[in-house]
Amino acid sequence: MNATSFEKTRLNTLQRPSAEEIESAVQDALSATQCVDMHTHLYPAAFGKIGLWGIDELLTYHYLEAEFFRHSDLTPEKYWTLSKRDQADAIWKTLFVENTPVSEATRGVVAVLKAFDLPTEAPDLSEARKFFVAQSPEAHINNVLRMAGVSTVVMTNDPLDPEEMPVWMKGVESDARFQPVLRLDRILRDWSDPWEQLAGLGYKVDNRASAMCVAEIRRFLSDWCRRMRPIYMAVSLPDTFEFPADTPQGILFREAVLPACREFGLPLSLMIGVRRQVNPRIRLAGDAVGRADLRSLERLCQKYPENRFLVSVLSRENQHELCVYARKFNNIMPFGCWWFLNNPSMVEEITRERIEMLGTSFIPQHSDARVLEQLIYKWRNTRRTLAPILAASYRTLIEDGRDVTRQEIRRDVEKFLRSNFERWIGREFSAS
Ligand code: RAT
Ligand code: ZN
Repeated sequence: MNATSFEKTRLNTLQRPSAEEIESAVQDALSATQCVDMHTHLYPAAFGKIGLWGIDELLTYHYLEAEFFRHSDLTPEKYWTLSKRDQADAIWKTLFVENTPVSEATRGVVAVLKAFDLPTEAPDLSEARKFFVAQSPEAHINNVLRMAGVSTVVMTNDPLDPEEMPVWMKGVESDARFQPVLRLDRILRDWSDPWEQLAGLGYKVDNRASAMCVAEIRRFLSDWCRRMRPIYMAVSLPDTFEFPADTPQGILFREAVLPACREFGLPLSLMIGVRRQVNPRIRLAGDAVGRADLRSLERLCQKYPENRFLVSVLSRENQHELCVYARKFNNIMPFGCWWFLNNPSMVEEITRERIEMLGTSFIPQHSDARVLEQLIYKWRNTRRTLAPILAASYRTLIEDGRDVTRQEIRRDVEKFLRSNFERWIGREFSAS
């Protein structure tokens, strides 16, 4: 063998990991790739107190509140009278001291504490509080993004939220790491509520979705697209979502939202399957899940091939159908394992199924983080769950007769963690 062909063979072996080396090659790619987190409820420091961070917020996350009420005798009514600090103390004592924190959401808090070298078995939160109080929001955000391996987080921005609207109206300075999304839940879900608010803002709307009202909602959406520069529009929908529907919401969806998305070249994110407030006593923790009839999605994609949809379904039973629809309509981009599905067992099942049916053409996960530091554990968990799934796919491929190179692994991981989303919205974000 001459020197050049020897070098080629050596390079080839280096580039094509053996079946045994695959998992570590996948892990390397996952840890080297900065994520674009395409759906969160996080905000930059300039948004002030609507951006949640710190130990008391981590502990009063509604995923933990739901678990707290299972273990505690405290009634929700009594719990809501407590200060945030007292609520956090009660949750710490109940879920972390008196019980072993083995659930996904409780383990998450443990992982965050550990990441900051804080005690994970302390009887109280004093040391953790001391640490978080000492952080400056700006530096802390930089630190958390770095620790989480996330370059860009996509926000959820509701222009009708009384706390958020003034932030936008006063012209908040944009931060490229936090990308805006125009959230339409108030308009599309609870139409009885916002029409008076919109009328108060000078839009000539009514509660019947008349032609004038449709035009005015389009004006509202245009105004907010110009003000906010969102990268997509989004709505969460119940399991009973129907398309087409001749309700005021159905008319606004069809005649105002879909055309506005087309006009501004924005995808629409549909998060389908939430049953809001089945137990209002526990507030944000009181939402549940229901299986949706995805024929509505079928009709939507058939009728509007020029609209692009990011789609996440909350019910486990809808996952397979979503994959099938994504094979029929290339204007669907399935994304994430949302909310009650964001547990390793569910993520594993759903991701394997998606790879088998869609190859690399989907977005495996978003964090849905509500509290900044959750990025650390949610993305760590996602990387940990994805590694063996991807490795198993490559090993099967090798067994079937096709090697994969490290470059290909890096390309696939890059697609999953950032570029499938970037391509869908037609924007590239800086990864540094
Ligand atoms: O996962 C969650 O935190 C839910 O409460 C919802 O916010 C959901 O993600 C949504 O965006 O509607
Ligand atoms: Zn969300």
